[in-house]
Amino acid sequence: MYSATEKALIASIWEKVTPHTEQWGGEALERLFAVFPQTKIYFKHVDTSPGSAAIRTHGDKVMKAIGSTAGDLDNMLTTLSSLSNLHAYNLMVDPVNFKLLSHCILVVLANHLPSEFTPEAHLAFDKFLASVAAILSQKYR
Ligand code: ZNH
Repeated sequence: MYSATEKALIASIWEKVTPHTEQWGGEALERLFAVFPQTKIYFKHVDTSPGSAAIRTHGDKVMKAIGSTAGDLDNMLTTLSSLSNLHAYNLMVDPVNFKLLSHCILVVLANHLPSEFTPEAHLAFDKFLASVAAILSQKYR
């Protein structure tokens, strides 16, 4: 459950992300593959070298999926249900990887939004990304 303050923080951070989903999503994935290279095993068919166009395209999709639920936190389960199926039944991504990606996204946000990404916003966004991850990995169990 989210307080009104948390909802407002998440929505206002997301508003700042919207024009940059491809760039920032690409940066988050670039960090993921550089800092946690074991995550690259899921992307054998994708060019994961730094600066690759495929990383930006995929980063854009991931960020837009996060954005699809950022403004409507009470309906996250419904909004993310088909992605949850995809990750559970087709991709079978080990759930630990969601935490690694969330970490990289938080670093990218902190980097681009030094004044807006306060400790309170960080806390709210961390909680939000943890719920996205929980939903995308819940069908494994
Ligand atoms: Zn994921 C895919 C989202 C995490 C791996 N994804 C995907 C997509 C999306 C997403 C939107 C697309 C789909 C379609 O196309 O239909 N993810 C997401 C999100 C998250 C994630 C939101 C969190 C936050 N993933 C993840 C992780 C991993 C992954 C962690 C590992 C490491 N994904 C993946 C893969 C894929 C995907 C492998 C497929 C790709 C291709 O292209 O093939």
